[in-house]
Amino acid sequence: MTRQKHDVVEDYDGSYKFAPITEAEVSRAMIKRYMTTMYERAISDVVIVGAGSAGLTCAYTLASLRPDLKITIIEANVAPGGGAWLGGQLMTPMVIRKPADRFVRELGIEYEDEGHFIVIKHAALFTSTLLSKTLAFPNVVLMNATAVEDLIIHPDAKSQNQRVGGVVTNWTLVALNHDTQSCMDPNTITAPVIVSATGHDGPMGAFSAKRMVSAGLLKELGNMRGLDMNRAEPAIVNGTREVAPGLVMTGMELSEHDGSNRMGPTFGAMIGSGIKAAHEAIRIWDS
Ligand code: AHZ
Repeated sequence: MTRQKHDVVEDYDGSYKFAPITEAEVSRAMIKRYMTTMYERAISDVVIVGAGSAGLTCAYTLASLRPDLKITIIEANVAPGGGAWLGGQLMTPMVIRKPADRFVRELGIEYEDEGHFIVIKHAALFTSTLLSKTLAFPNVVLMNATAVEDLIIHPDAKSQNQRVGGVVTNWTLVALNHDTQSCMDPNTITAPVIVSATGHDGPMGAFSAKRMVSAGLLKELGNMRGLDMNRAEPAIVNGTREVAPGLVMTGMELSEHDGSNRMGPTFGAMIGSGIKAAHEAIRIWDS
């Protein structure tokens, strides 16, 4: 590998020097940008809840089709990517069934073709590429370490039917401590379209599906069924839709909403569902 001019070996002979900085400059550099982002994104065009494979695919597709939309991703974890840092169990290769390989080619990721499916050598190659390409879009903002802890639901101006019109957020460490601390009020982000991609049930998962039940927007949870790759993947992609006015659901959260099967370690459905969710978001935005 050829060395770049700015990385010359001579710098490392003990004379390496940094440009000067003050601690306050560092704080202000972060605060100014982050708080300006919070201020601007308090009104977003589309909020995507959850930066797993489905949420990130949705964000990438939406950003590439609609550079005019302010897309805000809220991720509870410090590390975005959800379960897509590994293929399955603790093994690294990632299996993707065709025709979702089209998206992998669009991202420019190398893979091995196994006929009906492809294999990427490491799931982290897929997730890091998708994440970096998504974040490179100027209209995409990611707020991680931030949990969505409620939905904004109000009557639609025209129909008076209940409509999801935003999310209620808090730092994840605060959201996890509501039982141990006195009331720590959250913040809000309004948007005409919310895409929920919070995965199947877990400490935080299936968030919107569960909230829909307690808010009276859904009678009961379907609850995710047992593993069946052949039934699960088409059910998730074809079932990706606006599940309540203003709320699109994608990825494995849908299995809890609809009572469909899980597919285990095959990721084609997360890609297909994320792409479909982006188109649903555009349809709602344009209507
Ligand atoms: O941290 C969660 C994860 O990164 C995030 N999340 C969950 N609740 C949240 C909340 N606020 C903000 N209240 C929240 N973020 O959502 C992300 C979900 O990613 P995931 O990878 O768990 O879900 P996915 O639907 O994108 O991908 C599922 C992948 C699976 S699971 C599965 C099986 O079990 O059979 N098979 C596949 C392919």
